[in-house]
Amino acid sequence: MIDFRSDTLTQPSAAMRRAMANAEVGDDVLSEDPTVRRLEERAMELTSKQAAVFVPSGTMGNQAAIAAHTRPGQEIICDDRMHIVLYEFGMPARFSGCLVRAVPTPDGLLHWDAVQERLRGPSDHYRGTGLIVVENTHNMAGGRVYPLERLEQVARGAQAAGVPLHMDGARVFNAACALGVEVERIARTVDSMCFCLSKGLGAPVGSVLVGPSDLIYEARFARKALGGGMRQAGVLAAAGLVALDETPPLLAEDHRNARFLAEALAEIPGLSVDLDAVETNIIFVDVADASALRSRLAAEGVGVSGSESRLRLVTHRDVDRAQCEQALQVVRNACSG
Ligand code: TLP
Repeated sequence: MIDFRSDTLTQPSAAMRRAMANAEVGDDVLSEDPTVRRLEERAMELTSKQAAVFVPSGTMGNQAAIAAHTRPGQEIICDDRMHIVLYEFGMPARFSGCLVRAVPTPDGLLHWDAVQERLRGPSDHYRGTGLIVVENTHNMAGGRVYPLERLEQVARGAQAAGVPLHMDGARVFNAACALGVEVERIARTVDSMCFCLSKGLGAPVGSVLVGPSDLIYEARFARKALGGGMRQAGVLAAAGLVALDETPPLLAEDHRNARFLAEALAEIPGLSVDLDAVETNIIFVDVADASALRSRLAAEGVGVSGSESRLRLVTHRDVDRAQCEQALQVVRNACSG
């Protein structure tokens, strides 16, 4: 299978497996796992944040951050196609008691003016805005990257309004690669950020939430309440540490492969690709009968994900250029009859 369904599908590398086998471990619920601590320290260094907490998933990192930043009854402003809105099971409401006020955007990127219109309170009648959240890269907008000035504008506004800013940075290493900056440069703009080790970075499990010490202190309670208190989690953190060393330099190749695929797919009659949106490792393809094409491709050994009228292809370290070319031939054949 040449698998473009997601960058979550990467297999741990040989170095990750070795590190996992040899990891020094302890009980992380008691903060006694030395490898988890090393990973958290590395995350702090990479982002210049005061504290970090290792969590099993991006979803948990986001939800722990939301719980730690907010009080029940507060509102969260974000765009309407974010992972926390579409794919986290209403958890801002269920776990944190917050209402999401989602802003429609053409490209997944918030503009400060739109945020400002929705900011409010507190007053006698409502609790007001508790948090602003951005997603970078933006998955459902096709892996789009926040230009730094745009992000800084939101950050300045949020700071002036006294509202914290969280980033779902599941793919922030892809964003940094596309912008040609260090992750720290992006992290600097937000109060907290969750990034995933198990997407483009290729580790088998885990994400890290970073932010100020008092926030991470609270987030640790939320992690435990969500069932994310892990014991000898160093076996997972060990792979994450290798991922942080090994994979960031490889992301540019994933981006080149995505561009190569996108341009070739755009030439195939019946498929439509917004090439301007392809900035990192995600490609959306509009097609009349996406489910039929998806099944046909799967039968021919090419995995893609998607909905009724859209396919999503994600490049990652386990697909190389030759496999992209091979997959393209399969798509061409499938579309020609
Ligand atoms: N994204 C997955 C699916 O859930 C859609 C994927 O295949 O892309 N934030 C962003 C921006 C994400 O894309 C994802 C996962 C998450 C958070 C959640 O991460 P996990 O799966 O670790 O909970």
